[in-house]
Amino acid sequence: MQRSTTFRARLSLVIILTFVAVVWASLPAQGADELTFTAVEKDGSKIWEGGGTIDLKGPVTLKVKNTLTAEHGFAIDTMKVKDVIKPGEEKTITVPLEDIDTTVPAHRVYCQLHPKHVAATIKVAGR
Ligand SMILES: [Cu+2]
Repeated sequence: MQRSTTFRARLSLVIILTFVAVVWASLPAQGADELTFTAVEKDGSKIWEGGGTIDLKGPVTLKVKNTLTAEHGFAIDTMKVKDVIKPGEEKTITVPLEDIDTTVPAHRVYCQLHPKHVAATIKVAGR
């Protein structure tokens, strides 16, 4: 008797965990925006490569990587982001929805350290 109760308890636990895993795996599709930006050099110009579209339904995750040999700035005025990425550094920056200016159709992603460093753009869906 005791054995079968334990077995049933374990089986329910496995079923519950499987259900939780399936639900959790489908969650990122709903409004969790993740964008990638990489500082690269092309034809002698430093560029913030990357971008994409966000839907303003939740926080935005920015995966930022500097592949160059000098520090580069990473700034988005309309998202209250201003950071410095060291050579070879990879950083994940999460911007809460309340820090995002929802009135603009696009966000400029630029380097505040070098005026000539080419900027990238984050577009807003439906604008
Ligand atoms: Cu730069």
